[in-house]
Amino acid sequence: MNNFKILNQINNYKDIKTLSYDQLRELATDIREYIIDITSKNGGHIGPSLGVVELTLALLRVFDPEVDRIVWDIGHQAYAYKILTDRKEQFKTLRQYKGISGFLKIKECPKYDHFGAGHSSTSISATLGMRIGKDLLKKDGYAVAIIGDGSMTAGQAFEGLNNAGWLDPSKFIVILNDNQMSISPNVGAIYRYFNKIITNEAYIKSRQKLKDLLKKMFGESSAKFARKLEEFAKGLITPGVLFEELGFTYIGTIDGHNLKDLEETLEKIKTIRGPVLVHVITQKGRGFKPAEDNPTPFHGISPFDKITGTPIKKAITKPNWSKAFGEALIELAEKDEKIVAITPAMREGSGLTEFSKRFPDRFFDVGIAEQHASTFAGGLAREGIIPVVSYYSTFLQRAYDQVIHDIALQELPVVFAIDRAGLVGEDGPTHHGVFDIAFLRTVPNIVITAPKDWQELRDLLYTGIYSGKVFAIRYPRGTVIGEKKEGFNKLKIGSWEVLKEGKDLVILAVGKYVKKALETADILNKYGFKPTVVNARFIKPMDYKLLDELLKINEYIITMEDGVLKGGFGSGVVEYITDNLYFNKVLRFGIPDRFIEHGKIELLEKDLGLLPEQMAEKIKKMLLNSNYKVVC
Ligand SMILES: Cc1ncc(C[n+]2csc(CCOP(=O)(O)OP(=O)(O)O)c2C)c(N)n1
Repeated sequence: MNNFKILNQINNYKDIKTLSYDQLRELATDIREYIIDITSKNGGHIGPSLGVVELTLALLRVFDPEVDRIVWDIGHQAYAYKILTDRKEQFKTLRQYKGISGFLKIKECPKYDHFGAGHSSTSISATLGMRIGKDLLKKDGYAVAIIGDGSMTAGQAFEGLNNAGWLDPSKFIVILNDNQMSISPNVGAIYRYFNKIITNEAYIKSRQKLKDLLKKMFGESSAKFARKLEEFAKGLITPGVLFEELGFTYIGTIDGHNLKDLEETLEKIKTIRGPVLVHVITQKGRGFKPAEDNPTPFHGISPFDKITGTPIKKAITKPNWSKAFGEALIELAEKDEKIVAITPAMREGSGLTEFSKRFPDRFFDVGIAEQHASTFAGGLAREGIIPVVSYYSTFLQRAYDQVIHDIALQELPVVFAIDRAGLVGEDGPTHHGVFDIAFLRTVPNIVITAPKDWQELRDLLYTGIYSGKVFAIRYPRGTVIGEKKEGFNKLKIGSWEVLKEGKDLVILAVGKYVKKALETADILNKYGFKPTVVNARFIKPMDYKLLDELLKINEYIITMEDGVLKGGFGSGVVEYITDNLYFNKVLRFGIPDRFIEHGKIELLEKDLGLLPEQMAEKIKKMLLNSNYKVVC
C-alpha cells in the first residue's frame, strides 16, 4: 500500500464514522491518489470515480450499507465505494483477469454490492424493488440509487421514477449525480433542463418574483383561484418541478464536493415522507488535472502516465475497427447526403467524432436511448434517409424489440453497425458482445454480416447502405486486421469466400475468427491435414450453394465464431445440415453457455480453448478418434 496518511488506517467504512472533517478531506485525497495510481496501471473509469469521492464518504457515514441498499447506476463510478467496503487491497487487481470487477457485482461482494450493473439506468428500478421488497417483508432500511445525469436521460430511469411516484415509498432516495457529462458532454432536452436548474439562478429568482407579483395582484380573493395560482406558480418556480410533479420531493442543488453540506442534507432528508430526489453537482475527474481539463478521454481509459495523463500505448500504425468504420462512413457520406449517423451516447467509442464534426446536421447523438435510436432510424428510413446506427453489441441488446417490431417487421432499410462484437476484455460480462449473432439470427428480414478485415468492413458498409435491406455488420474491439484498398466493392448478399482449398475437412469462420481459422489450418497442415478455409462473411443468409458443395465433399465441418455457441453461427450450420438430411460431423468453436469474466481478451480466449493451437489440437483429436465427444 502506498504511504497514505489516513487511508492506511482505514479498514472499512465503519472507521470513517469517527473522523473529523479535516481528516475526511485528507482521506478523500488519499482515495483519489489510490484510484489514480491503480487506474494508471490497469485502466478503468477514473473520471466518474474521482467525481464521487465525497459523495461516497457522505453516503457511507449517513447510511448503513449492510442494512440500507446503496446502488450505483452502471457501477463504473464506485471505486471509492469498493475501497471502503472491504476491497481496499483487492482494488489493486481492478479489471484484471481473476481480479475485482470494474463494476458492482453481487457475486464479488454480496454484502455491499446490492445490485450488479454495467449497463445504465437500472438503479432506480432496482432500488425501488428493494424498498418495496423490504416493505412486504416488514424489514427496515433505506434504498438509495445514485444515478448520473447521462443515465437519467434513458427511458428506464423514467420508468422507475414513474412507478416510484405512484407507489410513493418512504425511505426511498434517488441521488442525481450531475456532472453535466455523459461520456461526451451530455445531450438532450432533459440535460438542457438540468442545466437550466444549475446555471440559471436568475431564472429561478425571476420566477419567484412573478409568483409574488401574481399573489399581490389577485390576493386571496378566491380560495379556488388562489390554489390554482399556487399550482401554476409552483410549476414556474420550483427548479425540480419535473421531479416534484412525478411525486418526488426535490432537494437541490447541493455541492457534491462539500462533504459537510452533503452529509447534513442526507441526514435531513431521512425523515421526509415519500420518495426524495437530491440533485448533487459534481465535477468529473475531480482532483486529477488532466481529467478535469479533458473529461471525455478520462471517462474510461487504458493505462496512462499518472503525472501527465498521457496514455501508455504501443505504437499502433493501424486504426481500430471503430475508427475504420467512421472513416469509411465519412467517405460514403461525402458522396451521398442521404446518409446519416446515429449513436446512443457513444460518439467517441464508435469512431463517429470526426463524422459529427464534418456533418453536424447528419449526426445524431440521441443520448443513452438505445431503443429510441432504432425507432428513430426507422422513421428516417421511412422518409428515404439512409440511417446507419452504431451500437456496441452489448447495448444493442436493449433495442431488441425495436429491431424486430420497428425495423425488421416493416422491412425498413436501416444499417446496424455493431461495434465491440465478441469478447471485449476488461469490462467483462456486462460488456462482452457475444449474443448478437444468436439474437439477430432468429429475426426474419435481417442480413447479418462480419468482415474478416479492414477492406471487407468497408465493402460490407457500402453493400449494406445500398442494399435496401435491414443490414447488420458486426466487428470486434481492437486494431483492424489487414489493409484497406481504394474505394468500395459491392458484395453479393449471401456470398462466402473460399480462402484456402483443402480436402475432407472445412473450417467455416466468422469475422476476426477467419484469421484464426487460417492460423489453425497452418498448424493442422503440419499434422498432415489439409482443411479448406471459408470466410463466412454473411452469417445470414448463408451461402447455401457453396455450403451444399462443401457438405457433399467434406466429412468434417468446423465452425468458428466470437459469439455464443447456443443459437450462433455454428448452430445455424447444424440446423442446415439436419434440415437437409446431411450426415456431416460438426465441431463448433465459440463462447460456451456461461457468462465470461473480465480480463485481457487473449487470456479469456486461452481459458476457452480458442487460441489457434488449442483449436488445432482439438480438431486433430476429433479427426483421429471416431468416438470423439464434445460437451459444450
Ligand atoms: C445502456 C448503456 N448504454 C451506454 C453505456 C455506456 N456508458 C457508460 S458510462 C456512460 C455515461 C454515463 O453518464 P452519467 O450517467 O452521467 O455518468 P458519469 O460517467 O458522467 O458519472 C455511458 C454512455 C452504458 N453503460 N449502458
